[in-house]
Amino acid sequence: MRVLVLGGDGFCGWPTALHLSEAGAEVVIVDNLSRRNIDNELEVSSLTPIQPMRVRLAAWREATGNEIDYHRFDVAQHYYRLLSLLREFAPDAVVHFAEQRAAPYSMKSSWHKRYTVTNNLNATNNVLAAVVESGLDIHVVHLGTMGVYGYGTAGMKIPEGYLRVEIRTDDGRRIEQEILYPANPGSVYHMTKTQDQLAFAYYNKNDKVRVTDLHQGIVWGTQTPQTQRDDRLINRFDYDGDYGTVLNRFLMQAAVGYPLTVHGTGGQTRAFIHIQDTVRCIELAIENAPKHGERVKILNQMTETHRVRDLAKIVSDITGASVDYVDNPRNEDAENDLFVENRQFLEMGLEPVTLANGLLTEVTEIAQKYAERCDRDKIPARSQWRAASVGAGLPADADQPSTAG
Ligand code: NAD
Ligand code: USQ
Repeated sequence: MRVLVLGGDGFCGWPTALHLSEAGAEVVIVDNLSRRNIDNELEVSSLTPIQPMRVRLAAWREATGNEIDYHRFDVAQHYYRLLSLLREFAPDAVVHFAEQRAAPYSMKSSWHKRYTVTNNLNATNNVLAAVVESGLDIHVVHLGTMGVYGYGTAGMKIPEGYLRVEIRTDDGRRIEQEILYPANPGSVYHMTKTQDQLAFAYYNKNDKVRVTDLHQGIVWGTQTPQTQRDDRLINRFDYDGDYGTVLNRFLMQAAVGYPLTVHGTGGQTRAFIHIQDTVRCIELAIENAPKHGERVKILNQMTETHRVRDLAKIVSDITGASVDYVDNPRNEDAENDLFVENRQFLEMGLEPVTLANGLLTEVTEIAQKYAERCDRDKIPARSQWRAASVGAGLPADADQPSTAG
């Protein structure tokens, strides 16, 4: 099995590449290091000391004897490099992580909105167009988001991608159809993921590209068994107000003695998955590829839901941290319920890691170990959803939104 991992230097992509390599796949990584450049722009760095790509790959070779090849280029811009690589490597699957993934970052200014849209939509379209032009039978596995659905339901479980609807025609007949679940993005970043869905539906219909779209919840945790094998393999841990996600942030805040930053009432309910389940789900998705001619396979990649204020209480109970209810910088419902269908992965054999499995303590230990690397000034979330923040915090090459790389 040959797998091309686009975005393989990132938080989900790096442990996935190692997991697949250890499972016996021949893995090649593409990454333009835009995420590391964004850290430079934001003047922050991963709480964990992540190593340069060549050091990471050498450590993996020493630990396992396995080679992972790496190409540095921009998937959204360098179409012909992508196409040649597909032709040379002829992967069975391409796992596509290579997008700007932070909702707050995508809302910082008009530049950040344009960069996120340009990067994400071109990356996805390039992957699909290159798969078609290569003439190869490549399964595209994409990391999407639970946020494509919005976070509310009409009391039912959010289905896995498709909604059965009944339409009454003018002559009184009833027609049943399955349609893509109505898109309801909550940020420019989430909007790009809803548009990715249309690209998959189109290339699947027109060119019969086999696609699996994984609607993933918020990923928490840091390490997997593979990234733990050597300090040089350590995974990224984002904690800042733009890239840090809620549970990892709370655990880090507790570790450095910073009150937990609950936005608003903390009544927001979201879906979660541990990083060790992320890598396992991707392996399962590759093993269970859609058949030829099958429509886009959509799976909800999450294992549990939690309300933000409940998470704060759990972390506070474990660590003794205080909780600070701060003004919510985002434009989102203050309170919502969330029920999600995730039967497909469970039927494939996923055994979820949950908050109850003790890994909260493991993340706390990592956060404590690297606490001195934390810049407390970077903790508050300052990206305002509603502000006309045009020009705020512009990168130096602000005219061209085409790359952060
Ligand atoms: P990340 O930013 O850590 O990793 C993304 C990687 O892709 C980075 O290394 C970046 O340099 C690279 N990249 C971005 N644009 C690129 C381009 N044009 N060309 C080449 N490389 C490019 O993000 P992550 O947390 O690993 O997320 C990976 C994917 O999973 C994203 O698409 C995200 O939307 C999705 N996802 C993440 C989470 C989460 O909680 N982290 C949850 C749900 C879905
Ligand atoms: N929140 C707080 N305090 C904080 C940080 C966040 O209360 O310090 C709240 C936010 O206001 C929001 C919720 O926690 O209501 C989740 O925020 P988040 O930053 O943890 O996650 P989100 O912005 O939704 O994005 C993350 C990933 C994104 C992925 C998404 C999955 O960055 O790539 O697509 O989770 S989902 O949330 O299911 O759409």
